[in-house]
Amino acid sequence: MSDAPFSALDHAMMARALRLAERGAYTTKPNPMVGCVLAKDGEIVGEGFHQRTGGPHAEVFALRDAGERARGATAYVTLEPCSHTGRTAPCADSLIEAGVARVVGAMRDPFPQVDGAGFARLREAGIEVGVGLMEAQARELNRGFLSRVERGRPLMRVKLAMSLDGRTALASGESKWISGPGSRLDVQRWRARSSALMTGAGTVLADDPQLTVRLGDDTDFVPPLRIVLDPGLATIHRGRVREGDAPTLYIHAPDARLPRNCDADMAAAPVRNGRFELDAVLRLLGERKVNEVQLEAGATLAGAFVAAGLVDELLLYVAPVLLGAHARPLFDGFDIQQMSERLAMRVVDNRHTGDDLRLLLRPVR
Ligand code: AOF
Ligand code: ZN
Repeated sequence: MSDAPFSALDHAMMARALRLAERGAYTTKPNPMVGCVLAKDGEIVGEGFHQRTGGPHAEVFALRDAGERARGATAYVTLEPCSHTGRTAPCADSLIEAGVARVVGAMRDPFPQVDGAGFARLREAGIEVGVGLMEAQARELNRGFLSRVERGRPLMRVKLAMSLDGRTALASGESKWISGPGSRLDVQRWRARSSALMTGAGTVLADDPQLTVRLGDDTDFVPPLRIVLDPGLATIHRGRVREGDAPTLYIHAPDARLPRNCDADMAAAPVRNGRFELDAVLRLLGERKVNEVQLEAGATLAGAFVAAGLVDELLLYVAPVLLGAHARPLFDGFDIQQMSERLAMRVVDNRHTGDDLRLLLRPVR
């Protein structure tokens, strides 16, 4: 849908804007990551990225950086400049006022208050507008935000660590230290970019996870919401999942007995045959502006999300160990009879994390 052909220079500038946007990965939630580069005569005259919800948008930082040099420049933005007066003035107006000659956007912003109106306003002001440069990369960057705005539910990522023979725990339930320190640090980075970290009552009882972000340095991040799926609220008075600075939300069955004198955040979700309706759980989280959920739970809950067809990506650490035939499998409750029912996935990324392998997979739909 682009109006103008894009040059090699355009590509280089948008690539830079995308890299800038990524610097907000741990802090912009629930807002999208956005980067902006202002260039004139082949040179960058200003740049910026959105840092925090409530703070200035990327364009504002870039325009401040450029000052008078913005006049006649091209603005490269990874998301359509906004046209609404939200927490800040419309970026489209700011670009017009600054005298920018051309705007190249990677993609339209599906946010209902923008959704094409930003590009339209720029065009009406006589600015040359090009749309769609490196759109695939821009969509990849904000896949959580886009999932929430376009589908009304967060992106669902399931994180698991398994042995070479596809096992996640011994028959006793013991599962500590399957993956190594490199993988565990890597998990922290994925946690930091998540809007929420989800687990189940079973994991709270068995492993007592804290579900906080521990990056080991002073990198800034907005703490993800911790979510416990606990139909009967059996774990509400125990566990480290309520310790620390991050908020915690308990999702319970409609008929759960609510504890008295408890200040925990709780929400009811529908249950069928004793199990949560997981699509309703995700819709509830979408309403709460959760962009990206990372599930860190056992085989039962992970299997339930797979069986419900609600897994968008699988973050899988493969440790070079064998745990044997009696150890627990990756997913419970996901079973097929025929090869035609198999769940096919595509490896979108693979690398080493220390001695382990890390795979990022997405279902082939
Ligand atoms: C832009 N540039 O850098 C960002 C945009 O609450 P507000 O006022 O910050 O508005 C949030 C919405 O603005 C967000 O949902 C998204 O549609 C857009 N984000 N737009 O022009 C930016 N972060
Ligand atoms: Zn804006």
